Amino acid sequence: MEQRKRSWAEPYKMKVVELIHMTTREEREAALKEAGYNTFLLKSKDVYIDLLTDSGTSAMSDRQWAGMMTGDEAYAGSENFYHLEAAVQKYYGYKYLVPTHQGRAAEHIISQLLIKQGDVVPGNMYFTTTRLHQELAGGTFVDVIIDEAHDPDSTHPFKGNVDLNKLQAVIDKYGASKIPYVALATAVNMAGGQPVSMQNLRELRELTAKHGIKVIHDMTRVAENAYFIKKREAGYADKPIGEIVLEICSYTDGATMSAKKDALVNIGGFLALNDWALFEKARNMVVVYEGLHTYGGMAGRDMEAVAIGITESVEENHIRARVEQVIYLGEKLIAMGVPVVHPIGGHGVFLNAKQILPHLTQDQFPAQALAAELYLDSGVRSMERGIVSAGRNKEGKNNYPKLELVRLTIPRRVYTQAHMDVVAESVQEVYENRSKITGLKMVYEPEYLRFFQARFDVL
Ligand code: P61
Repeated sequence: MEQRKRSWAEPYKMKVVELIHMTTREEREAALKEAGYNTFLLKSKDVYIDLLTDSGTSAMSDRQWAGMMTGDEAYAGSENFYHLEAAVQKYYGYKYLVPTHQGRAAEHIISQLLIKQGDVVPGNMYFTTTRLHQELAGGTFVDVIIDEAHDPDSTHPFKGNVDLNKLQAVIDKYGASKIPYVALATAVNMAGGQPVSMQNLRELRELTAKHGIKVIHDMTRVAENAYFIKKREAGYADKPIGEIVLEICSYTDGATMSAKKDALVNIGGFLALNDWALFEKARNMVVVYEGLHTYGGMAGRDMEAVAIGITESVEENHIRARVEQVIYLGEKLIAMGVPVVHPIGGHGVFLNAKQILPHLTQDQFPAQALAAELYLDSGVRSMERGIVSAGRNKEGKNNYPKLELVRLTIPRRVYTQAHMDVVAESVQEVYENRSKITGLKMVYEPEYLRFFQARFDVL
């Protein structure tokens, strides 16, 4: 007999709500123009449903808010630091903790400590801040993700996997001494929130160990990755998410974390390490750039919220509802015929702007134009993840990524299924009128991470 479907539901109820308001199309036209057609430059008050990012935008639980009241704001040795340290050791298995104000600060420290001028850093697809810190430290990022990750239509279940042949080729070409570490992200953001399999992690560990190369884990969305392993990889269906997370971390030597995602807080991050000598250097460096090594740029209360958020992030009902809500939106869009990245990832649905707007060249910024149009239609804010985000290479030429996407990123525990329906209907409307969408030109380009502050105008 076929098993009856049992639906997921949010494993919480609402206690406090934040009112949001809708704008008129005229108001949005004015706001978008003022923002230089860049959704990063919109004022949040002009946004109806904010799917710009899942970073720092999650709703904290009453337990986290209660924890905030126990903030020990001592300059040194805050009690909350020790709670956070214990949570990192227990849930992730890393030995030593260096707190930072957010993820990129941890990336800065590890990059400066490990990368020398002329080094190469293989990684499973670039992330904007991660690659920039590698470059600022004198390194060059080399993409070693499997080819399927660059194909939006491939339904490979683990598109975040490292291609071990590509990695071997990098080792053969440059030699292990030029490779300070492999930058391994779980739930690969730029690929569409695509997971890495445990099998791949095991093989990666084996290969890197053979050559004495470290693996530094970008664990920003590790729980989401673990959920996909549980759902898709043989042998994991009955394992608790917490155990899967621990096993993932066990194949790596250290991690950078933006706690603003998985860990359900509005601000925070850390670097976690297993090697004492490296930890000592990092702990010494954090006092230069972030703050004392027992707060690293966070208030005591923030560290408490992260410690509690980590425990909540591996709860089965939480992670199921979180990822399935994203999949709900994705499947709705697929049913409407909208081209998206397959399979639907863990933190957002990625619209395939290249396919939606074939009449625009990549130099006309199709994803940027599509994100602008979606905002105009309904006040839904999304993010460009294409040529603007990819930036320029060392010779100053534009990178042309294969993926030209608009990310609809779902904050955790914030929006309901009804919000997802409204978003899907707006995307459908924009999709149906896609032939009328025109391209953009960039009229202001900042030096670093241009997508944040660049300005555009209609062609
Ligand atoms: C995001 F448009 N992500 O996805 P920090 N690693 C990974 C991240 O996703 C990440 C960081 C490191 C953001 C915020 C953001 O191009 C952008 O705590 C996998 O933000 O410093 C952040 O962590 C950095 C948005 C960052 C962007 C860079 O929305």
